[in-house]
Amino acid sequence: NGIISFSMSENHALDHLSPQAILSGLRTQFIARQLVYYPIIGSTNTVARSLAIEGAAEGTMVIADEQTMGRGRLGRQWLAPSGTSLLFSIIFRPDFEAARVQGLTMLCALGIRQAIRELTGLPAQLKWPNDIMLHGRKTGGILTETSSIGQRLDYIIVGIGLNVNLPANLLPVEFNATSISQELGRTVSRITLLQQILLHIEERYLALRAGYWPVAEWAEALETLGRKVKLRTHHGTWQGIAEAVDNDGALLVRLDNGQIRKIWEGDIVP
Ligand code: BT5
Repeated sequence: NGIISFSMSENHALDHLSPQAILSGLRTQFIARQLVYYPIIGSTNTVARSLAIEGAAEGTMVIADEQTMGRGRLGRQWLAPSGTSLLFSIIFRPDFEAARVQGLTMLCALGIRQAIRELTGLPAQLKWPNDIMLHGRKTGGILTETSSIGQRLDYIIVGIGLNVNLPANLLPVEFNATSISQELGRTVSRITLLQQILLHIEERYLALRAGYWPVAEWAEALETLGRKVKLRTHHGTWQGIAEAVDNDGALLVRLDNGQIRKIWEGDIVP
């Protein structure tokens, strides 16, 4: 975890985001085949939502080098200095019930984890419900937003923020954040990483359409299970052992009084 010398210049040519650079060498069938790039934008999720409403095709991707209003869940902020991160949103139109939406978040998280592992060898893990972790620190997050018609989903926007070439000290210390370059000791090509992430997300999404459900693989990749956790939710704060996840991704926590509590949404806090 030493201090890395931060020189973007060596890598800059490789790392310059543009639609041409992203498409050249991209091996997906439909994810990011339609794509919009912004040097700077409010939030890629907001743009993706407008495009989805206008009828954009499944797989359409919005990507930016910088966001002025990057969002996490519950109105929280996502911070990312310009050019250091991957900040993108993908439109999905899966034919399943709104209750199953966490499956999309799961398979995207698994695709990100696999790509990081393959390209860097770093032991990326996941933290319930939507964090990408390196050595116990947050390296990425996923913001999934949906629109449904009745019980069926109309579209899902999966927004991904990933700290790639970023000295961790540029982020507030209370985030307990890190980045790929921070853990690896060198920068990596955001384009190569992105292409690999998109490919692995697409593979799993195609599998999902053919009947695969990612929960077993996701549970394996969660650093959360088996641990003592403190959970903050809308309904209060709970403490216990994170025992398992159910089929739709809810966390099953054994409280100190022995009772099992099912938690759909919330945060694991220190
Ligand atoms: C998330 O929310 O982790 C989802 C973040 C999704 C961001 C992407 S970027 C592209 C797309 N467009 C958007 O506008 N959003 C998506 P949550 O679990 O609520 O975590 C938010 C919390 O993470 C913040 O309150 C901070 O504590 C912390 N945080 C903010 N920026 C961070 C960073 N760069 N690295 C690590 N932690 C960060």
